[in-house]
Amino acid sequence: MTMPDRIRAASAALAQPSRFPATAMNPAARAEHDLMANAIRALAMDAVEQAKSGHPGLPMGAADIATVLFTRFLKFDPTDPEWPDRDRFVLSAGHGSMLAYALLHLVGYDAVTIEQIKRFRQLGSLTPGHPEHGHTPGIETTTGPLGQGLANAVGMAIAERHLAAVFGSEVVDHTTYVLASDGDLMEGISQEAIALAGHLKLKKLIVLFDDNGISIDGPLTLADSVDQVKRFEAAGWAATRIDGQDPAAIAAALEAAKKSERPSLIACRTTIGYGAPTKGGTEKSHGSALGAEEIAATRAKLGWTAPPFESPAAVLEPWRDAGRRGKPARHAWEMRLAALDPAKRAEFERRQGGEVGERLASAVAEVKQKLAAAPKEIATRSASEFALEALALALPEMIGGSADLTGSNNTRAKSMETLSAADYAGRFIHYGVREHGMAAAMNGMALHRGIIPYSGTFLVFSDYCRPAIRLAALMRQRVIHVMTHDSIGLGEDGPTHQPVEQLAALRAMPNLKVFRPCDAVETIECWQLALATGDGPSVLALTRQNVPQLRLGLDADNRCARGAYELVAADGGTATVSLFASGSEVAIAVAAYKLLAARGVMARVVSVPCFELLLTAPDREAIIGNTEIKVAVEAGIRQGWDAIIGSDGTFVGMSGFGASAPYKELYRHFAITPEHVAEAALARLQKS
Ligand SMILES: Cc1ncc(C[n+]2csc(CCOP(=O)(O)OP(=O)(O)O)c2C)c(N)n1
Repeated sequence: MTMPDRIRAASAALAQPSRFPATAMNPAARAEHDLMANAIRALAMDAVEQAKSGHPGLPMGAADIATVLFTRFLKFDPTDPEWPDRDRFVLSAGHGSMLAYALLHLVGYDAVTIEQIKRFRQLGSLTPGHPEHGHTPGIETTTGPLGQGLANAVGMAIAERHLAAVFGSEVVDHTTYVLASDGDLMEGISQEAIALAGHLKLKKLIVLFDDNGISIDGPLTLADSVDQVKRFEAAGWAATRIDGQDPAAIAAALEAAKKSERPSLIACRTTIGYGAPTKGGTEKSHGSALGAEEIAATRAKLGWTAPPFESPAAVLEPWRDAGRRGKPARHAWEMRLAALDPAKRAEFERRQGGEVGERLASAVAEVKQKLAAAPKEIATRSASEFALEALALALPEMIGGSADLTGSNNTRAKSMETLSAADYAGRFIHYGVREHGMAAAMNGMALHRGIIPYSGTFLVFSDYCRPAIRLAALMRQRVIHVMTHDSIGLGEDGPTHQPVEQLAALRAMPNLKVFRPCDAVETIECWQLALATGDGPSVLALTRQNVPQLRLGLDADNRCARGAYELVAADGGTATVSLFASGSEVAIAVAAYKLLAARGVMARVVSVPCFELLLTAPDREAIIGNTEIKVAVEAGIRQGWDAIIGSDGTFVGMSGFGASAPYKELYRHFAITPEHVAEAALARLQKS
């Protein structure tokens, strides 16, 4: 296809009637708007050109949308990027990062200087290739993997509705805006996200779709013919289509969206690389520098005469004014917060700060006392439920949920009502069968602040959540995934449902803590550690099958805190064998210890609930010990265990997929038994 054909094909696909037809605007206002939007376009072109890498097309095409949003709608104050009641702006199409950086610079975020824009995509700059939360002030979430930002925004909008219901609209009343691209909407996660948002009637969520009909391979018609307006409408959204280069139409659509009782989609028809005479409207402007010649021609076409990286005062001033717009609203909000009942205000501030301290400690102590008084032989998923009953009462910021496995994951505490469109004050979310959307929405809730999200699914489906967990880890957000049915121990459901490589895969992820407690006491300890980890996500891998309580008596210390500990010491001498295990296999190791003792072999058992904590513990070598023979037992693959047992250690576990059978039979079939563990140790002893 020739280039104009492509543009025609893309436009034809977009040709649908709009409720907001092109509108006449006062010529002076229009000229000012154009100048301001062109400032974004110029910065995007110049920064990408300087870096010789980046994506100019989206910022240039979406500049009109962003200008209207930031100058007339978005509630924010660059002098306080963390203001809790600010509107959230999520650039879901993270490749268009220069749009965000240009905006932050123009509205006056101090840190985002023109020098930083000049250092776009360079080491240590505040303007990395894709927007990174926690790195650049004003960036609400890390985006780049398409679809994630949109799903994060759903979580932010849930958080807003919930906190508004709990604390009142005087202190919580903001809108979450998203700029999403074709790629965002093609990703499967977007379906999960929009379905959930529509179901929950998140009316303060507004998605601006940069409907440019172009992706990397060329016109969207190559790969997609979805009518996004109809799709969103089918999911319960208010959806409309506008000319995304017309500021009056953009403003009118935003006004209408703000009044909607449903979440809103505004499909904004734009031209990618708007203004670039030969590359605009084509994939050539998507992801590479335009080149000096095209940039010169674009400047001429847009009437932009300023040198590279310069925004003349005539354009910078109105932008800085736009940045100052929000300050009175923030001051008024501070007054309203100050006028709140002191206890309510203190609680609001505690939740915003993410402080769990004393409340967590006393809930944990209470659970431990109960377990010491009446030990429980239960599945760790049930132990988790037992722990949650106390934790949920102590920490009202915990919002639970499950991807349609509530009864199996045991994630609902009795005190939790369902969070629904009818009752946003509820604390339990039925996410539906949407693991990926759930995990990404949880990230949004954590990013919003004021909430500690946790949820449930089967461990094997961690793969369905993985891209979102990875972003939680990258952003260091406190989200907690309860993942039950953590091994062949789930039994009859068979190999499709039996995780084998998931523990190793999750342990490979930086900043993520994977906990696999062995009994009810370790379960509450692992919950404590997950909740106290303010700077990263956690996975709790829990059993379906019952396990004995191995930790008896009252132990005030959190023994899981260093990742592993000697659960059973060698009886009256020096151990020659160390048996390491996690979760349900710890009881197997303890039984093997007894078999070895009967054969006169002195062993010790080390419970390993968390690799990440062990491998970073200063005394890890002492915990691991230096017995000649080291054996690890886990009903998963070996990968990762060599860091503990050495490459010459013995591993008893899985080396392939599981099978469908009652679980006790499976443990025998795969030789994960006390007898086999003892034999493996004895065989090594004979060799040595
Ligand atoms: C999950 C994921 N897959 C692939 C990519 C690589 N990628 C970046 S942008 C893009 C598509 C570009 O099309 P569109 O979303 O319409 O953006 P535009 O061309 O309008 O800038 C792709 C495939 C990605 N960032 N994330």
